Amino acid sequence: MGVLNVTPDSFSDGGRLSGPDEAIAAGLELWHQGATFVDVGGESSRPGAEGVAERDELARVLPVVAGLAARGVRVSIDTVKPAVAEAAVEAGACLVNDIRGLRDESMRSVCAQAGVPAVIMHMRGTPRNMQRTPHYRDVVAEVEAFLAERARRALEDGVPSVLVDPGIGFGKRLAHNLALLGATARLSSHGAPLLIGASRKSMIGRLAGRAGPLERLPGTLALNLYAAERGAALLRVHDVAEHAQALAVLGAVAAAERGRAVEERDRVAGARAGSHG
Ligand code: HH2
Repeated sequence: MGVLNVTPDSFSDGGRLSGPDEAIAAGLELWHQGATFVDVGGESSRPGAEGVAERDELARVLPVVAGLAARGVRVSIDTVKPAVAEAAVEAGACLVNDIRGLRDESMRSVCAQAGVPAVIMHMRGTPRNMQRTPHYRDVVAEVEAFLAERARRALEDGVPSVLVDPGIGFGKRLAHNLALLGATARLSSHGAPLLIGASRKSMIGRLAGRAGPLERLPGTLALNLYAAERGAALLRVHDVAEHAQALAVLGAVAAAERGRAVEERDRVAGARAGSHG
């Protein structure tokens, strides 16, 4: 999933694009680099961010969603506002990415009525206050239970399918983020595909000598390859070309490993059959 922020203030790429035409061109580039979805967002969720008025968010995202969808791009809409999700889906978005985890009943009904799947993300608090002393007794179990409950409720209300996301950096300290990433295999074992959004986030700066957001690609790749190996289905990233290359190489090596495992199994089975014949 390629990140396309049409905001002035996103934490790593705010203000990069000067208007809809430039945003559409950037989205097309992500698509041609191998993104499965281009995730269009018009409101930053960085820690401390103020909300954006619905009218302003609509004006930012709608021309971009419509322009990309008209060119055959699979667009997801990154919003917490039901009205924005609804208008974006009408303009051609085929996935709703809600960092509030479909908390609003009206968000669930937008997805259900339009028949579009949704991403349910875990967040403690709101972007404004989420990093004020987040505390968990068992972060993995708590996030797991939250995602299961929200997924159950969404499916009951008619949302056709959901992806789940532990919400890296949303109301979590470094140790919480690490515990959640370390539990990728567990979190992806419950049926709903797992999305990981760790791209360029501050945990990488914390782990790697305070590198700034634009210096965090190597750490992002390390986290995402780790997650992909352990079952993450979708990686939300700013650097699509680099991830496409890394995943192609990882996939080829993993396939070779599986091929060797099959050969070994056949060899053992053949030897057993021989000794019994
Ligand atoms: N992270 C961000 C935004 N949306 N959606 C999901 N499902 N998971 C995430 O981890 C996630 C997300 C924050 O990153 P970014 O869009 O780059 O920054 P900003 O919120 O400042 O625009």
